[in-house]
Amino acid sequence: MLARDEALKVLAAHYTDGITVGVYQSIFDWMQIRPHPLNYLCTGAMGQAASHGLGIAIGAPNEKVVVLDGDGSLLMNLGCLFTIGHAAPENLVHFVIHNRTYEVNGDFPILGSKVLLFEEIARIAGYRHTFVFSEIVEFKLMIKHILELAGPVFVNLHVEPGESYRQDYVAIHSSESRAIFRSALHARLFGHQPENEPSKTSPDYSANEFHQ
Ligand SMILES: Cc1ncc(C[n+]2csc(CCOP(=O)(O)OP(=O)(O)O)c2C)c(N)n1
Repeated sequence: MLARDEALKVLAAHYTDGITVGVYQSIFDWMQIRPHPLNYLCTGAMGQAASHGLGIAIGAPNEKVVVLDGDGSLLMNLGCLFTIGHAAPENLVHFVIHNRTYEVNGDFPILGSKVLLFEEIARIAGYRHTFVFSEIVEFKLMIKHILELAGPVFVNLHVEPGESYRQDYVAIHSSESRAIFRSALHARLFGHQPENEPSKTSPDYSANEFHQ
């Protein structure tokens, strides 16, 4: 079985410095497993992670973009799979963290999620490579190869909840987090900080209230 945080730790070990676009519990875990200014926090935009990831992948074609989607979120915007299949960005790797629940809302079950073959829809939509994992050993064996493939790549991770990571809604909704990402992306693409953007490279997560 795959515990979500174990799977994300495996990904983080191989994907140390690239752009990540994520939603909900996965991005909450990821922010703590791999804190990085190039983490794009788009929680709140349910269903939009892959679309935002596509925009970034097109705008930054020489950078890898990893999307950490939720199954509930992706289900709201299945059409994005066809847009991505058509646009075919080689630098996009789209993970769906398939936990069969709307976890951040209190573990409500997602109807039909058990039978959902996201990877099949992605394949039909035109993703170049698709994978599905439910065992950590197999995921560990394949992750390096997956990150080296020309995309778009789709990876369905069947997970169980792992450790309880804090749900830092203040950080993910803050304008500061967005400014930090913009600034880091600008620096990555152009080799220098933009003017009129904060020079901080990591958010201050100290004084947090948690809300949705
Ligand atoms: C369009 C829209 N509908 C409903 C919500 C409320 N909402 C916030 S998170 C969430 C569940 C997200 O589920 P999933 O994408 O599976 O991620 P998980 O919580 O399991 O990490 C819902 C329903 C929302 N933010 N946007």
